[in-house]
Amino acid sequence: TTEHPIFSPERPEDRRFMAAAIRYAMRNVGRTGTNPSVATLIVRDESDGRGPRIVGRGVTALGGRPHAEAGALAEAGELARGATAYVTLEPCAHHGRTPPCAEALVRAGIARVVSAAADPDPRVNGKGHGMLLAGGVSVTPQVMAGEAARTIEGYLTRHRLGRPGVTLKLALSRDGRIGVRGGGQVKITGPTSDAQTHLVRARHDAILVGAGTALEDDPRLDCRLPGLGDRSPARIVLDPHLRTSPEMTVARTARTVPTMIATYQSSDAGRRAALAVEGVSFVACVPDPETGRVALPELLEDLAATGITSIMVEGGATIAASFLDASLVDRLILAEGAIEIGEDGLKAPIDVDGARRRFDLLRQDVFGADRWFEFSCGDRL
Ligand code: AOF
Ligand code: ZN
Repeated sequence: TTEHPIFSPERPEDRRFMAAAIRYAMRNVGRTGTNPSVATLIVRDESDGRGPRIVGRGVTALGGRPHAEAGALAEAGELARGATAYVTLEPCAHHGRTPPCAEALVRAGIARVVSAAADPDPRVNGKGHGMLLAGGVSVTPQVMAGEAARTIEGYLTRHRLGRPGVTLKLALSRDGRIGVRGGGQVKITGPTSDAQTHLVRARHDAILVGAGTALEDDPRLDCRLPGLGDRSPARIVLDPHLRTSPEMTVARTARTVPTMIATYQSSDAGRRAALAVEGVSFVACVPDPETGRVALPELLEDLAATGITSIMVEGGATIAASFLDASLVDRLILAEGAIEIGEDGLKAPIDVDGARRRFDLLRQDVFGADRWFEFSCGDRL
């Protein structure tokens, strides 16, 4: 904690700059592979009465390298000497594909480092702060640690639990239905909610849907936002019996947006080959001996092993229920439209009142006629 004698105390401006760094880190969330998206701000106070100012900014580069500190130090140049660095994650201490950021901060003459989240990576975990202290830099750790941890949830979940972080998103009508039985696609939410959904997609490594949804809707599952077109996450179709055909959109566009099908080893080899020709890849899944449904913990473990740190689950009802029943949902998003579907509608596996009782409400918004809720489903980290 900050009261520890080797660490220096928090200053009044620290939270303001850390909040700015955390917002900046959001920029590359979902695009840094197995690395967390981290931001660094380098701040100087020239004592000219204008107060502290930012002289360098950096965010972890696409794919995960270079690290945030490198960019911020490059931008600050000589102005880094004597300055304070705000980092959303403890700076690294290891010689990986880049030299240790803690060492770079020392060498640049940074006087003080304010850090937010701790890094569970055993190569870092405390060693980054140790390297800074040994280099004569004062360190103030854990400033807004909880807020920063939220920007690296996928990374933390993969590290600690060996599976990706899971966000479940459901669009439901005001009477708690997600569609009409056998009635195809029903438009439940409006354009603002839909844009938000695309933004949330962009912040995940992969989107997962069931084969039923894929067959019924033939969705694109990409991220269609102006200027964010290159941010589409990978697509995963949970399709144990391999019903996905090579003519479907997710298969036909697999060379543009990576598409993975989770299927039983026993599924049709000819169809598998035809899908592979389109560029689809496969991940094996197994049935849970008790329920007969796909064993989700094993599947998530295998997906984490391929480098996926976060997944957005987007349908349908059975899959949503399976993730909820298995307590594999970290974040729940409910987008509630203004329409009523009525008794014939498919009941959502969870509605707003149910979620309020079970989970912690993180955020609530009104988007046009829709209401948008985000819940945190228990603190597993
Ligand atoms: C930082 N700044 O911006 C990030 C860090 O494979 P490597 O060598 O890139 O190291 C990956 C580890 O680096 C990762 O597990 C995490 O501990 C840290 N990420 N560290 O100083 C950054 N993204
Ligand atoms: Zn680093």
